[in-house]
Amino acid sequence: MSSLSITRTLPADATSAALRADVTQGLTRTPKQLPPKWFYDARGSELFEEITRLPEYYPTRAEREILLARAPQIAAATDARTLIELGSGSSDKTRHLIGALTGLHTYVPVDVSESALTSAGKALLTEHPGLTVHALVADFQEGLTLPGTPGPRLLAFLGGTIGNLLPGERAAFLRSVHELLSPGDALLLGTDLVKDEATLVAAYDDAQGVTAAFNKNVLQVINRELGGDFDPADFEHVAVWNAEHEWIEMRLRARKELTVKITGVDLAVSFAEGEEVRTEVSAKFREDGVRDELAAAGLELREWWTDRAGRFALSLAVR
Ligand code: AVJ
Repeated sequence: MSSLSITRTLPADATSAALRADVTQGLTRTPKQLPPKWFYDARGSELFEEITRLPEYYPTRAEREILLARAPQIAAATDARTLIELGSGSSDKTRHLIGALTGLHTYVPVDVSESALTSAGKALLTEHPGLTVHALVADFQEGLTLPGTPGPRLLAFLGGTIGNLLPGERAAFLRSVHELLSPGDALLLGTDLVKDEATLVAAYDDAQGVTAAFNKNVLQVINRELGGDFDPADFEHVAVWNAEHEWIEMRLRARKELTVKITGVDLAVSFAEGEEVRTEVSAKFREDGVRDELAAAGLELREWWTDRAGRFALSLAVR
């Protein structure tokens, strides 16, 4: 009755080609930067799961609170027969939603990690034996082709991950969501909200140093995948609030002048003492901004739900 299939839309070498390009471009420009997607190898995904349990990192708990409270309303408003989830990871929070969507026929988790998709898909099928799971190994920024599944469709992008896209990438992403949806389909979007600087910085610079280890993990990924000789101890974890753009920036700051060799891309990269690599932007939002960005992509904000403490929001928008 139930079924699990996995479609890989990334060529087997796409990941390494993209990593090579990102490292070459990002470390030869000024200021240096690396995209946050390279944090998530097996170790990085484990560290991220650990972050979600830290006392300082409220977004995961806040979003789960909203999902639990609003799942019946989401189900009633969307009537979804297909749930598509971008960046599904462990599909952990989605469980609540899947349980509430009584008419659900197909779940389409989309992630770059095939191992996460396989284990999450198997776990879900034990809990929901009638469900069809059609997993996609894909990078949602590279243009998605979805399987022909029954409508109405609900596309979920949770966790505040949209905040990791730069404004231009965000606009392009929302337009591509509009393209994927048909009239009557819906988008469920998780966004972290602007709040006091101390709370935000603590969420990205925790006392136990888990976020520091997560940030430095990108150096280990480069060492392993591209033959780099980064010593993570040469770098300091930095989290700063950028008030102009209303985003948190994570950076890695060289503790001394040094040169790193990355033989796989034939590169020697010099750092001045104190020089920084920006490794992540995590934008924080306000209701008006989210409404405007959705509208610019042809999507209409229908519901705006926050947790009781007002730290995080779930938006329900329709095409
Ligand atoms: C859940 C991927 C959006 O930006 O808050 C956590 C990643 N970075 N701590 C976020 C993250 C540092 C996270 N996302």
